[in-house]
Amino acid sequence: MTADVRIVSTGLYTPPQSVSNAELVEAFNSYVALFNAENARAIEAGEIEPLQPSSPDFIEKASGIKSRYVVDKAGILNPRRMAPMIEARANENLSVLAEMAVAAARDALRAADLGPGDIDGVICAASNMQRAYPAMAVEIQAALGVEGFAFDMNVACASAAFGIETALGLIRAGSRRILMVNPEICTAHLNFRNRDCHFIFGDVATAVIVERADSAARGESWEIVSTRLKTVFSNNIRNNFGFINHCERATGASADPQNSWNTDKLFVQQGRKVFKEVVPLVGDMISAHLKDNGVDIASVRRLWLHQANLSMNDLIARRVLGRDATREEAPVILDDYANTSSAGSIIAFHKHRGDLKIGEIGVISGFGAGYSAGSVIVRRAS
Ligand code: CO8
Repeated sequence: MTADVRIVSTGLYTPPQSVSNAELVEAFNSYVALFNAENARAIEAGEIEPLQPSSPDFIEKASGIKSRYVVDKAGILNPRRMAPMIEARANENLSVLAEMAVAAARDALRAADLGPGDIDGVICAASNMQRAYPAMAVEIQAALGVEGFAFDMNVACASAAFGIETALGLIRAGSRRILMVNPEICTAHLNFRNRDCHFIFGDVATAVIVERADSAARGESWEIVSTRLKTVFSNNIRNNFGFINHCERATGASADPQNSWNTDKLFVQQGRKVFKEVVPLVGDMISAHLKDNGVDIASVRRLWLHQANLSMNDLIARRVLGRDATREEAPVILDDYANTSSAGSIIAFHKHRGDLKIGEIGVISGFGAGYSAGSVIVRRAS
């Protein structure tokens, strides 16, 4: 007999600073003006193309994003820097990514009235870790005072869905309760000098506590009805930053002016292709997952989707429901938060689930680079 496994709480840490599209565009356009002025001769000679300005109207229309929370606003908005300023910390101090995860974890523990002694294991599931080792999860485990085990896993924006599936497996193998955290400082791997994507990401951390239903039945809980994971290789979203960079032979100055500041290993994507290929991949995955579990589409009350692009989510929801979804059925948080990678669908679940009644069903779905996608069908149990 398989154990009944439930999500018993979620937690959220939102950085205190927020950047509006207008503020971001003002900084970007100042950078463009500086760049074009400093390279006027080369531009005049036709050696390089002038950079084009960005626009708040384009950003909101193309993505649905209005603002984003960030760990450091001043560094991002400084046109001579355009990257968050994050001070290096001594090994004795908690890492910045761990600090955010611990705050989200404490929020989730408080919500479920649990303490560190109630947790058997910690999974840190995110799209970028602070370092290779020691694992972020082990640092977070130590900071919280959790005994047992901890490990990191990275499946880009789908990390949380893969993390929930992994927690489910650990519980079925004998663990009582697993804490899964998703700290994301997306602004540290975003090229704020790239007009095509400078507006896409924000920073946040989320946490989810998964437990065996018979271990404790208190307050709100969500039965994990079924999980499904899918990956299909694609070059359309890449982050090539890694330890091998250190050994790669320098190839000289790049012809791309955007590469003037070691930015060529940061996030890049073919946004249009991602859009076209990921919508059917995710829509069909969720539809088949629901069908295979005998869930009537009409009974699905909510889709807590990854928050990358508003039109993308509208199309996925339409593909699943067979009609346009209302904002209540497919809640949006990307207007405030932008794309927060693995955390996006969990923020939506955290903020927009309280009105579902016992027995009602929804789907948490994360998707992104890899390509990777995950679908978690949940039913409110208490
Ligand atoms: N301001 C004004 N104009 C602009 C701007 C700008 N900032 N940027 C582009 N334009 C122009 C273009 O030059 C183009 O002009 P033209 O038509 O003359 O060529 C025109 O606007 C249209 O450009 P696009 O075709 O690029 O615009 P889209 O309508 O496709 O919108 C989006 C761009 C918003 C990027 C859209 O394609 C999108 O959201 N796609 C899906 C992206 C997605 O879901 N990606 C997921 C990636 S995230 C992920 O998986 C996690 C990775 C790990 C995290 C990494 C953290 C850093």
